Amino acid sequence: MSHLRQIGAALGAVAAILGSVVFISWRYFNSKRRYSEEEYDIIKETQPREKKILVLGLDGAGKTSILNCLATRTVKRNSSPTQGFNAVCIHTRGCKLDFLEIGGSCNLRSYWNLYLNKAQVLIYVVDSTDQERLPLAGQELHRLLKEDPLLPLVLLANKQDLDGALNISDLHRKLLLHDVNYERKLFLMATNITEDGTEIPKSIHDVKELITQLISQKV
Ligand code: G3D
Ligand code: MG
Repeated sequence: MSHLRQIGAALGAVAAILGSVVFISWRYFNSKRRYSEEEYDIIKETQPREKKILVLGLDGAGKTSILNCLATRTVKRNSSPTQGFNAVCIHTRGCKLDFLEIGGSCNLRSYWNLYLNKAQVLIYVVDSTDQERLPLAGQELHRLLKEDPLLPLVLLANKQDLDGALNISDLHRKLLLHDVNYERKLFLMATNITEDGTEIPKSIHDVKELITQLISQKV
């Protein structure tokens, strides 16, 4: 009788061990599931691709206002200067666009370079009416461009609604854009964030379209 009890206990122990092995293997294979190449391609296609866009320019050029407009699709001019960093995320056509604005005041400009190598596109905003600081805006821009000779550049000539705004060709000349190397993708666009309605201005639509195309390397 004690013999039978011993066999019963041994069988119970074996069943418990087998149960644990099955449970652990199930957890292991489910958590480390290997995907076939096709499954992997589908997952890659459906996951949003993350792209980083750095938004720089002197303080007061209109960076935050442009980002607000891109993100909310309504015109809402910014009313307080960016004290440091401002991150905005936009989802568009399977892409996650992470915009990072760094403030343009003198003390923050030293941080600009640190973020350049993480970006896929650089947006540089200038106040087209600020003729006094245009040489400084140009110097800071060229300093950045030296750091990365190929990073695509979208230069926004903002505040085109105001009297005295320089036009695109004057800005091209004054910012010495003919010195930019030919291998770099460079786009100069006129923008304005006017408060005459809630509609997003056409120029901002065009900026968004251009960024999307640049990110997917269609231009
Ligand atoms: P920044 O982020 O580059 O520092 P902001 O610039 O977006 O904070 O804008 C600075 C000021 O310029 C704000 O005015 C903002 O409303 C105004 N602004 C931005 N874009 C335009 C534009 O296209 N046209 C006009 N007329 N003004 C613009 P305040 O008065 O808040 O300083
Ligand atoms: Mg700002």
